[in-house]
Amino acid sequence: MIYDQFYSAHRHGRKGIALLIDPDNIGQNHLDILRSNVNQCHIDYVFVGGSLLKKDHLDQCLRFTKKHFDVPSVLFPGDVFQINTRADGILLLSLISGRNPELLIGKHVTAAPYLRRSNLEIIPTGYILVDGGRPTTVTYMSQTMPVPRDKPDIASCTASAGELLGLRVIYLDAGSGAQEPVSQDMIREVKKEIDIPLIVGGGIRNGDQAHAMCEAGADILVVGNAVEKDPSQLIEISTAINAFNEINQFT
Ligand code: 1GP
Repeated sequence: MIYDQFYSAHRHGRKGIALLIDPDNIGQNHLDILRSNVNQCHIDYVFVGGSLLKKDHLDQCLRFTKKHFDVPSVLFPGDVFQINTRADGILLLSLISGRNPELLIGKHVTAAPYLRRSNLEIIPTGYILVDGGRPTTVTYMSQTMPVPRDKPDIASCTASAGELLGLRVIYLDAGSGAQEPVSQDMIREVKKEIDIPLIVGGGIRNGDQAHAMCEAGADILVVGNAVEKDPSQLIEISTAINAFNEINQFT
């Protein structure tokens, strides 16, 4: 089960890495290049989805990830339209940093009957959008105000409320292509408040940043944009996470 893997990362301190694929931004050539990079390093999950999809490539993308990547394919949906039963699981996101009722519970009502009928593993996820230095697509599409990056208390209280409400994972996200990733200080504060897995993403560009985020307490790191621009970055970031795990004797 995917959640068991998340939980084990959290419990035992073995950090994980998820490669985020936005089906709109990836052509067949790019997928092939990605595949060769994935084969040279270790990843734990593929997340698939985007805040706004213009092309009808989700199904094709999932066929590819299921066939070529030997790790769970997990939907990271920007909308109900992005539910696809080819995936292994779905992050059922509630945007708890925002006050947009549609993204807190509304879309979920529409999705519930489809999710019930599917074999997807459902992972109830408290999604916290953090200001990453410039507005990202998700900021506009969600019509919500991100948590200011210098307000770790707001993030930690929000995460804590999410856990108390029964959500099973917290995802701190500065948004795809963020100028600045979530700060170590914020990760540390959130980590102190919760006892469920912590996913962190948005604007991670190199191994040093990944290492610092692991040190601060992230359990799973998500990388997308940097790898879209330069697939070899996946090897650098994955190597940094593995090195962290080795130093801490969790591999
Ligand atoms: C975005 O957390 C993900 O929602 C990943 O962000 O694309 O900037 O790596 P990047």
